[in-house]
Amino acid sequence: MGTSNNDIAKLFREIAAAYTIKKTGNMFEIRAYENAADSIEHSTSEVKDLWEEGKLGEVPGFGKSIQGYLDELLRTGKVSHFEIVKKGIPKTVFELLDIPGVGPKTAQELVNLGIKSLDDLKKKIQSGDLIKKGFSGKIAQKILQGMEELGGMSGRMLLPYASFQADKILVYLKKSKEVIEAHPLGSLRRQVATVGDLDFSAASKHPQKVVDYFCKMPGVARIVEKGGTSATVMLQSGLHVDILVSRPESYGALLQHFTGSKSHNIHLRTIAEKKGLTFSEHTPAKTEEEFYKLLGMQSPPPEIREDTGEIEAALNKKLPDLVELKDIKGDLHTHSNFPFPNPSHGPGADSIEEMIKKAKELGYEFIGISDHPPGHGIVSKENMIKAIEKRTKFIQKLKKSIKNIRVLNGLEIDILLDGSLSVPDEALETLDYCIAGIHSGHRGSKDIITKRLMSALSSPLVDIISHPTNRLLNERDSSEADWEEIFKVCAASGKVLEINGYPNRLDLRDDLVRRALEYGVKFVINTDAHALEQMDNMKFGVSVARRGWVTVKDVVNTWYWKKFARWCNIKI
Ligand code: DGT
Ligand code: CA
Ligand code: CA
Repeated sequence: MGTSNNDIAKLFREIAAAYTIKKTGNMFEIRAYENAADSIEHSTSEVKDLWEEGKLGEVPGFGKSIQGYLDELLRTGKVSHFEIVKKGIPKTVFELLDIPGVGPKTAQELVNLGIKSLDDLKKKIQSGDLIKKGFSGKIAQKILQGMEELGGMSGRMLLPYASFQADKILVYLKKSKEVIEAHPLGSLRRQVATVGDLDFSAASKHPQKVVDYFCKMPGVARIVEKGGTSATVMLQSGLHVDILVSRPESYGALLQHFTGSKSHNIHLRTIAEKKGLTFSEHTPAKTEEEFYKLLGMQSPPPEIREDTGEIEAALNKKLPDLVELKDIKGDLHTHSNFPFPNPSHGPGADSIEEMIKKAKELGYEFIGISDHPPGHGIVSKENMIKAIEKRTKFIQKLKKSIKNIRVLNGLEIDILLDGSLSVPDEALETLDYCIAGIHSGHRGSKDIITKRLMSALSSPLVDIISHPTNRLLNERDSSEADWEEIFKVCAASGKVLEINGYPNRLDLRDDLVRRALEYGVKFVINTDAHALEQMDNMKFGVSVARRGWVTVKDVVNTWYWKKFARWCNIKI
């Protein structure tokens, strides 16, 4: 079987279902599998990578026995205990579990009634055959809706898309005079790279009125659930949106509860129990700070509420002071429409002058223009050097007329398949800085990718490695590499890893950022903008950095100019 996070999470859900159907497992065991599946679905690392690095124990929700089964699965491709648990249950039962709203018992009942597949189920509901056999008409209707949703699902949303949708909903909520405060919560507030559904909270003296107002929002296709203080709706886009409403006296508790993560909340509950306290989203606490204070702790920034040490840090009053968007003093990865002959990759849409103007509007102290150079192997070495010289002259001339911002002359060059650089040193020496990145052969072996990155890092002319893992969210997994070795070299040489804020990259990933930090690696947060408006994506890069526990001192483009220039070897 496959070993992607999705495959493994699905397998765990099947085991929990098998125990339920056979009535052989106890509640505790069943929950353990469901929690493990939850944890995998929300993980930003691949379980397989963690296993290879001996770090399964660090995943919240993975007890000793789960770790043992994963080890067997990843070594041998199967788990013999799971085969025994699943024995005797028809395959169709597990297929039916994919339908939202169908649990193990219903799936088994459907199979007992002769259902052979998802298609067969749809036909037999529509023809009325199933109901004739005594199946509930009401449940059959719900299943049909569930099947429609299943067809419309396309994975998790990218963070910027989720933020954009949430902003619109927030504007709507705040228009109601019944709403005192409203916030987007859940994975969006934690700024996870991908978001499953949207969660909102609202404070109101009349929760029912707010719930009614929420359900009447434009774009609602269906009300999935509605009560006195909460509701779930599905929008025409297929997006699910939850809301919880509380009275202002307990709004802090609601914010805390609905922000999650689930593992953070579970751990928090054990701390409360040890102190003899019980709490819920109804605990009287007007603000989150007040809520955490009840437990004798600081309020951790939402981005790090993943139960990876933030609770201990908050209890010891040692939370890190995370980097913020306002700390960023410049963007070093931007692409202009400068007309290089045969550029190695697509150029940007706007001129260098326009990019500089936009950087000023963003309040930056410096802006680096890092176009893709002419294509290696397409343009001769001589012409490559000439073309880069021409651009350098152009930028130097331009600088004379530019005030109030420093313009840096850079390039984003390729790390070729053999690890060499796509631009000769003679040309690189004329630049203010150089970014190197892998733009081909991403699927190379761990060994090859590591060697390519190490080779680029060994050049004294390379300052930054762009989008180090080369993942594309919902499209391409991270390349594998010996990150520990790379982190060591970066820390020793002062070369920095980029945290790329491009919406489907968000690369270096948050979990690797955190690990790199342990080695003393420094970062640069960039947008990789290919158009003016993409320069606004800096905030998503900052979110990744925050999720990786990064502080101002770790980010070169927050440093004051002298320190930055010294790092970058720019003469001032
Ligand atoms: P998502 O939507 O998959 O990107 O991830 P979240 O973290 O937004 O998860 P969601 O929407 O299921 O739930 C929102 C928050 O509610 C979650 O982060 C923690 C909180 N919560 C508290 N207790 C529970 C629980 O028993 N189950 C779930 N699912 N959430 C809980
Ligand atoms: Ca959510
Ligand atoms: Ca939710």
